Amino acid sequence: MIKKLLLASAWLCTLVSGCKQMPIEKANYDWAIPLPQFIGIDKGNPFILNEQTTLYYLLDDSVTQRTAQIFSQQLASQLGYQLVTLPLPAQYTPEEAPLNSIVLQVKKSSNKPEGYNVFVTENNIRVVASGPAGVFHGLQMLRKVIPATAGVQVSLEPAALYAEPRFDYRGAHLDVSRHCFPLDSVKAYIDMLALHDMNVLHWHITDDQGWRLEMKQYPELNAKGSVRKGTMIKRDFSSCDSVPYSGIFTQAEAREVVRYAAERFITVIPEIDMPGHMQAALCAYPELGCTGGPYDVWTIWGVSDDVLCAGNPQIYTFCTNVLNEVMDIFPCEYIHIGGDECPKTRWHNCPKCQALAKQLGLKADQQGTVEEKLQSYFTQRIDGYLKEHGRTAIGWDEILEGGISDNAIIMSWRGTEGGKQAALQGHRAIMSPASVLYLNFYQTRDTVGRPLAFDGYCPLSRIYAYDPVPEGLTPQQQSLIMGVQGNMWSEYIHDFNTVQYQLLPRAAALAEIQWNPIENKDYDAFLIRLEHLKQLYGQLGYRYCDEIE
Ligand code: TNX
Repeated sequence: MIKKLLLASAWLCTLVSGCKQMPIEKANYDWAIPLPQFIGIDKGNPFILNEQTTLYYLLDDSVTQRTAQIFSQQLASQLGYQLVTLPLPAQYTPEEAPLNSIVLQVKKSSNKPEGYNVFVTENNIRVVASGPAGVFHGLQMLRKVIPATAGVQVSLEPAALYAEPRFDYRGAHLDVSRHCFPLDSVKAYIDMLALHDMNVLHWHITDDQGWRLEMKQYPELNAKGSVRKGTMIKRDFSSCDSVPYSGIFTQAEAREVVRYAAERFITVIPEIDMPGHMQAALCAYPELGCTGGPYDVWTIWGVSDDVLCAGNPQIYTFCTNVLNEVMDIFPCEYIHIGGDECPKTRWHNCPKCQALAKQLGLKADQQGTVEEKLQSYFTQRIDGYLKEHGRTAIGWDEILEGGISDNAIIMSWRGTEGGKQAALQGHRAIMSPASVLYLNFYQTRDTVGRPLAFDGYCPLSRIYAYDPVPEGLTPQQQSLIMGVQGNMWSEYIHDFNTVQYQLLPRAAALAEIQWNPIENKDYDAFLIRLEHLKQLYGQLGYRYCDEIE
C-alpha cells in the first residue's frame, strides 16, 4: 500500500513538473548503520542516482540478479522509482561499465564473504564482495545512506567504503507461540533484519501456549496443540479472557519463510523447545507426560511443571520424528532444541523416570541431582541424533549442566556466564543475555502509556555498549563466541505493530555490536546517525520507539 502510494506520488510529481528533472538530495555515508569500518571520500564530481540508473549484475550470476531485483524494490519504497536490472553487456567489464550504473560483482578475494567494498565515482557505483551476501550488505548500506525522500535524485560523493562483520552469527529471535503473527508479518520481520544486516532468524515456533508448525505425522499437534482456550489478561495470572486463540504455519508456509529469508541471506533456525515448554504437545498427546494428563494448551505465561516424561521411550520417537520433519523443512546447519526451564517436579515423582534413572545408574553428586542428569541424558540423545543427521544442536545455557556433545552450541540467556563457561569448556556460544538483549523488555524506564511489555528494562544505550565477548577468555576461547542475538518473546506482544515497536530502533544498536569492534563505537555519533535511519523507518511504514534511553 505504502509502496503504491510512493510510486503514485513519484508519477504525479513527474506529471506536474512536466517531465522536469527531480530535485537532487545528497546522500551521507555517515548515516550508515552499522557503520562501515572504512569510509574514504575522494575528490571529484558526485554520482547522480536517478530513474535512468541501471543496476547491472554479471551474466550467469542468478543469485546476484535476484539481489539486484530485491534492491530495486527496496529502493522503490524509498525513492518512489524502481531501477532497471540487467546483465552487464559482454562488451563491458565491471571496472568499465556503462555510465550511470550500479554494478554488482562477486569476486573471490580473501575478505569475509559477507563483507563488501563499495566504490563510488562520477560514472558508476561498484559493489564488490567475495560472496553474494556481501553484495547484498553493500546494497543495504547504500539504502541507509540515501535520503528517505520519494521523488528525488540522489548525489553521492566519490568514495570508497569497506565493511565486514565482526561476528558470523548475527541473529534476532521471534516467538510465534505465545502470540502468532501472520506469514506476511514474519516476512516483514525478515525485511527488518535484512535492513540491519543480520543473518539469522531464530524462529521460536513451539511452546506451552501453542504448537505452531504443521506436523504430518502428528495431526493432533495441529488440531489441538495449536489452539488455546483463552489467554491471561495483562499481568493477572488468575485471569483468562476465554477467547480461543490459535495459529499454525503449514509446512508450505514455513518453507516459504525459509526461501524468503534465504533470498535476503538470512538463515532461519527453528526452535523446538524440549523437554520442557511442551504443554501444547502434551495436550495433543497426553501419554507423553508423566501423569498422562489431561492437559490444556496453557493459557498463562511462566514455567509449566508438565514436561515430556523422560522415562517414557515414546518421547524419543516423538522428538526424533518431529525433528525429521523439521530438518526436511529447514536446511540450516543448526537446529535449536531449547532445553530451558524444565522443572523436575514430575520426574521426581514419576516411576518411569525413576526406573530409567536407576537403569542408567544416575546418581546425585555435586554436578547435579538425579533428575538434572536425566535431562542431560535426554539432551545428549537428541543432540546425538541431530549430529548423526549432519546437523548441530543449539540449546539454551541450561543444557550445559551435565555435559553435551562436543559440537553443541550454547545460547547464553541467563546472563553471560553460560556463554563464558561454554567457551572455557571448548564449546561455541551465542550471546543473548536477558539483561541486555531481551527485546520483549521495556526500552524506557517510564512505562506509563507505553505498550505493555515484559517487566524488564533493556534500553538502546545498554545494547550499544555491550561487548559480546566476555572478559577472561584466551584468544582461542574468544573465537568460540560465534555471535550475538536479540530475543523477542511474545507473551505481552499481541500484534505485529508492537513487535516493530519493540524491535526498532534497538535492532540498530544490535547491528552495530554485530558488525563493529568495540573500539569503533561512539554512542553520541550513533544517535545522530540514527535520526536518518528513523526517517527511513518512517518512509517504509515501520513503527518504532522514539524515546531513546
Ligand atoms: C524465559 S529465555 C524464557 C522464555 C520466556 C522469557 C520471557 C528462555 C530460554 N526462556 O520462555 O518467554 O523468559 O522473557
